[in-house]
Amino acid sequence: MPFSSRRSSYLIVWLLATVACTPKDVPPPAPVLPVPAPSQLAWHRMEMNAFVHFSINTFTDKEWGFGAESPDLFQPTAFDAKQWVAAFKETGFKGVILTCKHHDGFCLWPSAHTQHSVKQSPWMNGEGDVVRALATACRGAGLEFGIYVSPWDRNHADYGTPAYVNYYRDQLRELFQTYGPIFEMWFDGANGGDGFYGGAHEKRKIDGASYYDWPATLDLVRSFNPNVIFFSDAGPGARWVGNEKGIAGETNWNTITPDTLYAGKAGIEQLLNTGSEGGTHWIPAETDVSIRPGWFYHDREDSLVKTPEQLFNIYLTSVGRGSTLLLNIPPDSRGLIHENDVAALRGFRVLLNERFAHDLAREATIRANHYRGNAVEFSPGLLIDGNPDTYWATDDEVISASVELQWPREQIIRYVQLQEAIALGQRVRSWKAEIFKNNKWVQVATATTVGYKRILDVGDQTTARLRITITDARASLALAELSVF
Ligand code: FUL
Repeated sequence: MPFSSRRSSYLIVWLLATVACTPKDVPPPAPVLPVPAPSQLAWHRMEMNAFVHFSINTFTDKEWGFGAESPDLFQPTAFDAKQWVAAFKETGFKGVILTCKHHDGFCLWPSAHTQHSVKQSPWMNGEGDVVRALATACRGAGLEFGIYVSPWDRNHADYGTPAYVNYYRDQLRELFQTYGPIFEMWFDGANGGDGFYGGAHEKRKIDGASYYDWPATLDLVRSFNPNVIFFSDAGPGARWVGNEKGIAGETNWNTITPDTLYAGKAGIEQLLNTGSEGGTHWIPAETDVSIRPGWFYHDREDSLVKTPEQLFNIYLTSVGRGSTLLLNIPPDSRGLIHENDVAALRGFRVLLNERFAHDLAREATIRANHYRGNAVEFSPGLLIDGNPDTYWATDDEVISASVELQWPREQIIRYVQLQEAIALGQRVRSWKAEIFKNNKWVQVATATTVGYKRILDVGDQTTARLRITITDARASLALAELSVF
C-alpha cells in the first residue's frame, strides 16, 4: 500500500475512533423503577403549597362539626380570597388546597346535590361561592388550585349506604367540571363514626378498605383531569407523611408498596413516614401541618401562631427531606388571614431568602473522582448549572463516588443541598459531607436518602473545600443539583 494511502487509512481509523468515543455515544443510565409520572415530577417541583381550612367550624370554634350546624352560622364579614392568595404567593407557595367540604358536610360551593351549603347562608344573600372565589384568585395569581372533599359526611342522611358514595361522586364531578383544572385532590382518612346523618343522630361504621370503592372514584375523576394528584394515606399520587407535625422521615423513600394500605388504616404511620426502598409504586410523602395548633381558626390561638423560625425548621424537615410541604393557614371569621399569620409567613419568607439566597456552589470549581464514560453530558459541572434536568452520572457499576467543590478562599457554609435526578428513579442510600480543614478531610454530616431534595445543616463551617461522597446507592448515580449556602 503506498504511504499516502496508508496514511489516509490511518486517518480514517483515527477519525472513526474519535467519533466512536464522542460523549454522544455514552448512553444515559437506565431508570431505576418505579419512576414518577410527569404530573408527580411537576408536583415535586412545587415544593410548598398552602392548605386552607375554612368552614362552619370557623364560626362555631370547633375542629370537627357534628353535621347539624345551621348554614346561618356561615357569615364572614370581610371575606377576601385575594388577600389569602396574596399572602400565600408572597411566601412562595405554588398551590392552594381548600376544604370545600369538611367532615360536617357543609359545602363551600352552591352544590346542586344538597341544601347544606353556602346557598342557604346569609353571606352574600346565599349568592356566595368560596370555591369559585379562591379558584379565581389562584388563577389570577398564577397558583394552582386543589380541593379537599371529606369522604366522611356527618350531615348526609345516606352516609354508610351505597347512595352516599354516588352523592360523593356527584360532588366530585360537579367540582372538577365547574372549578377545574384542579392539581391535587385530598382524600382524608378520618372517620369518627357518630354524627347528625340527616337527623338520625347515631354512630355509623363503614369498612374503610371497601366502602368508598376508591378505584372507581379515581377513574371517574381522572376522566375529567388525568393529571390530578390524588393524596391519601396510600396515594396513589402522594401519600400522607404519617404525622401532622411537619416531619418527614430522615430516610424518605418516594417508593412504597400500597397493596395493603388504605386511608384511615391504623398503624401504618411509620411506614408512611419513611416509605420503603424497593416499594412497587412512586408515591411521595406530603407533609401537612398547621401554622396554628388547630386546623381551623380559633381566636384563642392567635398567640400560638408558629414563629418564622419554627416554620423554617419545618421547611428543613419537610422540603429538606425530599417531601412537599402543605402548610395550613386558616382564615378567621372575617374571612381573612389573620395579621399574626401574615406576619409569620412574611418572617418565614425573609428567613428563606436570607439563608438560601446565595448559592456558593455556583462560585466554586467542581470535580469528581469519576463520571459516566467521561462524557461531558454526565460531568460534575452539571451539578452546579442550576438546571434540574441535567445531571452528574456514574458508570453502571459505580454506586459510590465523590465530588469536590473548591473556592479561591475560605467560605462559611451552613447548608448543603443535594438533589437526585428523580425522573430516573430514587437511588441514593447514604452519603456524607466533609470539609478540608488543617490539611485533612473532616466529616461534618452524614445522611441516608436524597430523593427530590435533601438539605443538611452542617453548622457554620469555615473551609475552602467541600467534598460530597455518595457512599451507597441502589444503582449507578444520577444527581441533578448541588447547592451550598
Ligand atoms: C384530619 C382531619 O380530621 C382534620 O380535621 C384535618 O382536616 C386534617 C388535615 O386531616 O384527618
